[in-house]
Amino acid sequence: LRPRADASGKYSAIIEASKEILKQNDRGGYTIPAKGLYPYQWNWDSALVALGWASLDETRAWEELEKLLSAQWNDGMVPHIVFHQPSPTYFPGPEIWGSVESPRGSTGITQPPVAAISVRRLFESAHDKELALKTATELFPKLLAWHRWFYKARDPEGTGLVATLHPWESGMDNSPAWDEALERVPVAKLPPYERRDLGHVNSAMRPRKEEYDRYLTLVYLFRDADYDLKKLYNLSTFRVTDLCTNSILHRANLDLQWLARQIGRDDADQEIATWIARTQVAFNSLYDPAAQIYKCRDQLTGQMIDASTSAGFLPLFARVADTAQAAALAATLERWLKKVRYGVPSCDPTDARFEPLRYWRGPVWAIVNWMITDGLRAYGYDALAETVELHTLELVEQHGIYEYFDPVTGAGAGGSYFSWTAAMCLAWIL
Ligand code: 2M8
Repeated sequence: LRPRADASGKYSAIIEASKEILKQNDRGGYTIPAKGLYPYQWNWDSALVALGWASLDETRAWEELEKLLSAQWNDGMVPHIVFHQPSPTYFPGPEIWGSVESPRGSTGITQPPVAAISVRRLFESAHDKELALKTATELFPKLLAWHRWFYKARDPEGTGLVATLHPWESGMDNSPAWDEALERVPVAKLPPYERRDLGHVNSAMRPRKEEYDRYLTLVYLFRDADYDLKKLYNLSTFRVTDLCTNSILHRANLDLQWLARQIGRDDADQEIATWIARTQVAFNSLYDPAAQIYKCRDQLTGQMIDASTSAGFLPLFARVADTAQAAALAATLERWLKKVRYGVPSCDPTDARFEPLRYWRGPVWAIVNWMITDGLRAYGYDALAETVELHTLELVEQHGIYEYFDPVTGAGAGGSYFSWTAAMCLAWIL
């Protein structure tokens, strides 16, 4: 990951605004993604936000990860939302997840495991080496247990690729990649519900009702099974191989292995190495040579999913692409960039399903761009990485620190004063 020093002072306004957003969204040891819209601690948001905190306050950055991992379940899972304090502004909250009566205080599903990646980055850039060693040593067993959980709960057949059982687990909730698999989920008779997201954001920028009905159907299904890891894998009516989760998990394993060696946990090396070796090979089954991009797979039909999304570039972040695959991905990305003013759109802009303002169906996301640029640089595509980075900083500079952006007009959309967008700016610029 390449730090960019802001020697010219060009980005000082973005830096100041980003720091201010993290402070405003700080709830004491954890950061909410955005006021009103997302009032709890979200898993991968927090891990990415820690990278922003690092430029402000190293102790606070470690705290963000400690707080997240303190919500780990006994079986190793780290939940997708932790409900630290009650809030009426988000649905579905603790009462729907059934966590009011349980001491867990969280949802019962997970999110892409970014945490180990952040721990390595904080460790490497730490000024306080003693604190870094102490905290990384404490967090290591929790990270290892979480990754173990992924293989046990989500890859019981040992394929090297883990399953995602809910679109919310992918983090790219209404990606066109989930359309067909989600449509096949039979909708249960749901108790009436009121969406709170539509009170904060225009409905044209959010998932549709058909999607929410199915998101909730799956939540009730999992809740009825008490989120039992042994049951959910076979029970779920939605089961996919998500590129985002698998790319991040693989990269997180590389970073966990690096950490194991730094902190003297060589005993864990072999186990992590086995995961790495298996996944490295398995990823080839997700590459579509005709489309020149990686694709997700529907595990219930066995079919590759016919949708090119920005997650298709994340194998670069994971370092699983070979040289020829990386060249093909760079060429695909260049083609996409010719179709829009700002990259990277979350869906192929020539696809009929591309919607420039609707959440994960078209908009540009700073966190995805950060991962893609990291991957591009690792494979030597520095100029292309620079383009994507500059597009993102220009979006933020001209439109504000939004949740996501219209790739055609640049307009900011979704939530405003958004934590992970701010954190990515800090991680890029400083
Ligand atoms: C979005 O997801 C939540 C559900 O988890 C929602 O829309 O209610 C996604 O963008 C997800 O990736 C993100 O972690 C979350 C908070 O920023 O918002």
